[in-house]
Amino acid sequence: MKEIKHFINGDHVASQSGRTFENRNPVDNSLIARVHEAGQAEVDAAVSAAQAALNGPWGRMTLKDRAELLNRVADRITERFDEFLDAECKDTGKPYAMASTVDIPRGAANFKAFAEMLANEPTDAFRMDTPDGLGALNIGQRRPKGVIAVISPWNLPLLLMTFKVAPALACGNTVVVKPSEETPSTAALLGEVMNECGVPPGVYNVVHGFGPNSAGEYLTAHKAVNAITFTGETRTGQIIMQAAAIGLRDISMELGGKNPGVVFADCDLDKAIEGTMRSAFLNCGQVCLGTERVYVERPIFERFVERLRARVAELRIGRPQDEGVDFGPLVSQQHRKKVLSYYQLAVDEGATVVIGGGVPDMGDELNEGAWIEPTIWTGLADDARVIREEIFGPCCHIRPFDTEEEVIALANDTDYGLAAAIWTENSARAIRVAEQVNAGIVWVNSWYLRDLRTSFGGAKRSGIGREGGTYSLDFYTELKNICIKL
Ligand code: NAD
Ligand code: 6OD
Repeated sequence: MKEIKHFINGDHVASQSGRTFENRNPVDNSLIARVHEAGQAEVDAAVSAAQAALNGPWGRMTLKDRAELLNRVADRITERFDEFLDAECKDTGKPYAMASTVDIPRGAANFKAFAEMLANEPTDAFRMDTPDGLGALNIGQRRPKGVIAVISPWNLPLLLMTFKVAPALACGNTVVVKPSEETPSTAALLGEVMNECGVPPGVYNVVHGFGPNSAGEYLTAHKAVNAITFTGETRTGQIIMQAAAIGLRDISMELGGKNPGVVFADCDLDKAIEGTMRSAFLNCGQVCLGTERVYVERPIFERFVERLRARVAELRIGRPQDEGVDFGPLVSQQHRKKVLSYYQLAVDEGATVVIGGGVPDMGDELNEGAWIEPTIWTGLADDARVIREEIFGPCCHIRPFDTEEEVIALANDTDYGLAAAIWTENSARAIRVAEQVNAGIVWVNSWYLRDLRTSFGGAKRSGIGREGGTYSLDFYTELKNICIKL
């Protein structure tokens, strides 16, 4: 049986307590590995290693050398692409077709992008011209914050973890990562890659385990952690903020969403259907940016619902590695239970089920897996829980609207503010609506197009702060001004 240990100070380390937990494949519920669960001792060791590395060769390394190392890490992920792909698909059940085009390439790209961004970041320099300081030179410097705790989720494990690890390391910090208990494998593989590339021991550490009374809680409470970056549920974010308040540690929070898709009658309908398909059903609907509320202008409402239904009926459900498969299981039985409870709730709240709503029969070999039907509803009231709460599954509700003003109000009628997608061929309207939707990211005639130099994050309960581009550099560095009177 495969064993996954912690990665501390460049070594694969077992838990002192001997405690392990199971890592299962959601395709058929088979056991992939036994994973060591970190207690306080392993978290202490990982944080100490990260602190020590700041004072070692890593702390003295030039920006150019650091960037070169991170580029090497990116190249090595690409060289070991198939191992990362296999590990990610086993942990999550996602189709190889998705992980090979989204998750793994972005894992490598994150390292390249942030190494380059930091290398090209200008330095502030101001010469004073006031009588008191005439000629004094101010030099702005970015200094690493220190030890960064990275707490990441299971839906895009390598992509989301490296979206934090890469800029943190590029800025000269060291990290202790706590990957999701559902998806420990690619964080573990990345440890091997760090050693192969010559990243000094202690720079990248991984502790495995759960949240409360486990690795997550011990890490976020640790006094020697200087900042915490978290991606996950809004509820968990609130708990982690409380932990961060002790010792006044900085936080970055990328949280949940209940994202609207707005389809105007003047859209290119083919594009709107394909875009909504992707935004609602990619990764079995387990994308924080995904569309769970679709608003369609009344003249095309019936046509849109029928065409989306027909496309959902064509989704090819199956094993991740099988040719042509574009829809896998949910990440776990536990998550399926949650999503199915919303499927039942939708019916109880009066929804019309356009398609799906249950569990597919996958045959004897796969029926133990976390399979679920992609689902579309219509007919729910705007205050239904299914409309207001994040489900994080392959489902969406479609509602008609009549005016631009009405749909902007509907789109904003939510506690969340992560993302939105607008479908229209009228560019003036696109800009007008995009400016009024309260979300961190608004896509027009597209969805999940990412330029890594842009800001990423959410409004309202979808997060605090921004990462991406220079915004990541701002979070992962402490700015210092040195004023020299010449
Ligand atoms: P989660 O909040 O349950 O878990 C995320 C991580 O936090 C895991 O590693 C978990 O072990 C850890 N954790 C849980 N409780 C903790 C505690 N008390 N202290 C410290 N760590 C703790 O989220 P999830 O179910 O893994 O992911 C799905 C959620 O993440 C959805 O809500 C989704 O919208 C959100 N998400 C947001 C973004 C974004 O960028 N905004 C991206 C992906 C996912
Ligand atoms: O692409 C990214 O950088 C990013 N943070 C994506 C988040 C997806 C949420 O599931």
